Amino acid sequence: MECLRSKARTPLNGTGLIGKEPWWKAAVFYQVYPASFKDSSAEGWGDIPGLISELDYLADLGVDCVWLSPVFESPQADMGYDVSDYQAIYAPYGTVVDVDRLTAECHARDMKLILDLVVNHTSVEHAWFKESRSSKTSPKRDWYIWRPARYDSHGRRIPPTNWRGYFAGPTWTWDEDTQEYYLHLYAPDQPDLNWENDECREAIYNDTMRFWLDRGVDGFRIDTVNKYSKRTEYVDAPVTDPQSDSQPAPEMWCNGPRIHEFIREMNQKVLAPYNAVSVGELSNMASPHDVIPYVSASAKELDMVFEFSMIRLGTGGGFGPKYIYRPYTLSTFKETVKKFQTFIEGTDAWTTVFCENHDNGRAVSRFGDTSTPELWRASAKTLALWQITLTGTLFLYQGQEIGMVNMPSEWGIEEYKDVESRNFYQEAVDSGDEQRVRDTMHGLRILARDHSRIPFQWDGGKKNAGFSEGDRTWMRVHDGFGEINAMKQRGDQGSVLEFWKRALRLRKRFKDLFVHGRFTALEEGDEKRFVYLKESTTESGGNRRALVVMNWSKEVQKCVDVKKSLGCEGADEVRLLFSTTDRGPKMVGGEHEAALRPWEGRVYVNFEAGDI
Ligand code: TEU
Repeated sequence: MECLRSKARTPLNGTGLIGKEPWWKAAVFYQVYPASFKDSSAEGWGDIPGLISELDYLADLGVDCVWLSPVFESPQADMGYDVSDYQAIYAPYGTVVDVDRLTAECHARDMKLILDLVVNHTSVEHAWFKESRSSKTSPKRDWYIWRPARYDSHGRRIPPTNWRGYFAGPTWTWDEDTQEYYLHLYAPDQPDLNWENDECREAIYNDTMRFWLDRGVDGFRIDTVNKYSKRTEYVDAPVTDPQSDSQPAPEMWCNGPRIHEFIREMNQKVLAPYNAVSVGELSNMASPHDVIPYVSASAKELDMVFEFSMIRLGTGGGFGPKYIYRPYTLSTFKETVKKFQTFIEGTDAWTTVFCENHDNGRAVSRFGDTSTPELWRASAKTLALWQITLTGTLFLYQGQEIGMVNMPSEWGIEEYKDVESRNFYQEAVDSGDEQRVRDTMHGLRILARDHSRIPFQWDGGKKNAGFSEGDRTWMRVHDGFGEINAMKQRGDQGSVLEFWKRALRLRKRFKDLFVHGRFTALEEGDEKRFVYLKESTTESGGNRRALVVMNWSKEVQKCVDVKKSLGCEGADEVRLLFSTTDRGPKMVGGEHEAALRPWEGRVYVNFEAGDI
């Protein structure tokens, strides 16, 4: 093992830095949802050999690190986020040897690989849980969270607390054999591990983390990272949803009393010794300032986190009304972006940039405009321009680079396979309220996790969009794959894909501005235009500034006063660095065309950039 480790890992110094900054700050991460990326076996389910066959595509796009969503042994109650064996691979994905090959093939292309670490809970099928549930005196009983029943005034058995889980229903399930409830923040198939138990934590570090780091993977995306420490009083949450028996209770199990101790320990014992990169999923944060302790370099906890304020816009909150769509304004959207761009200023913390993942609808369908092919293309590019000009580490989700869109709105609930979608829909049906059913379906059409999980659209001329040669695919292929697919866009300089490639190169070339620069929001109250300034703060960056101007609407908008916004004396000092339109806006006597076309985005700079 020792030898594998030293061969596979890049030698870094103690803090994980290459030169002045760690490699992962300017890196482009790309999330692969393996069931839907590429199927090599005609089973209709993506697999690791399929992913390996497309690594050149990812390298060509400009990806530096692949994040692979869970491929471990699992009954798939929650698409592998319910792991029954951390050291085995779910057979339809391949084998441990395939993962080794994937690691080697990534490294051969100068890319890194991170795995998804799901250790807030296991599957009910995991040997640890089976042992834990076998008897009250099992040595592993305390590895999960067991509590006795309560009884109401009629002597009826009720759960230990009134908490509502993520996937609707209570967070507790009764175990007949041992006559106690176990806790699960997600599905009953996903019992929560008890991080308070020292042996349990050691087993997590060893059996789930070191096992894969020893095989050469470069780190982890860490699922639900702020939910390991619960408040151990196990008391009821205040009743905020009187219609329901179970209540939202994130304050009871999120950011609990020992959370920083646990993450620091994980860092000290595993992440740091291996120089492993970490990006944790951080939900339910009240303020960006609460994020800092998790990602401050000196705190030695996590390198990065995903904070969800922006990606949650439009949902009706995390719990009961999540899929009751709540419209919001562009200024609210911009305010959220600003918060999570600027909160790291003056600190040693770091931030991330993303607008898609496997738990959300497609960005172009949610934030852009898919009403015509022209607006789809323009808005997909402007969303790309927005992402590549933001400060922090950039994460792309599979298919985002070709502007994949939500499932067609005509598709019915039967095409939604996700446990969360199905449970919320069923809950609405069970309420007997038809309006709620219609509203939930409307919300699901925009926000459901299913949209990002349909098969990748590789090729418009091939069966199943080139995803699989099988007769069936595990989720239905989008009807519009003939229009939106990678093959059609490859080499077409006007396409979304080729735009992303150029944009990613540009981001890296001017990383002082885009990856590291200071963000200042402009025109904040404007409901049509999204405008901000990025300034280089490095010495070598001098006085370099970039002005990002985007038309976030389908109508023509006036451009801002570029010269003034960039702080330039003369118009001749202003350069158009980049634009979403094929040839860029016209130059008229040194002045730029004032009108911004629908969903047009431009980046102006105050320096001579040379050829780009
Ligand atoms: O998600 C954690 C989570 O709580 C949410 O952010 C998630 O978006 C979900 O929709 C809850 O409403 C992680 C995984 O990303 C997700 O796919 C899993 O279902 C979940 O953990 C449980 O492991």
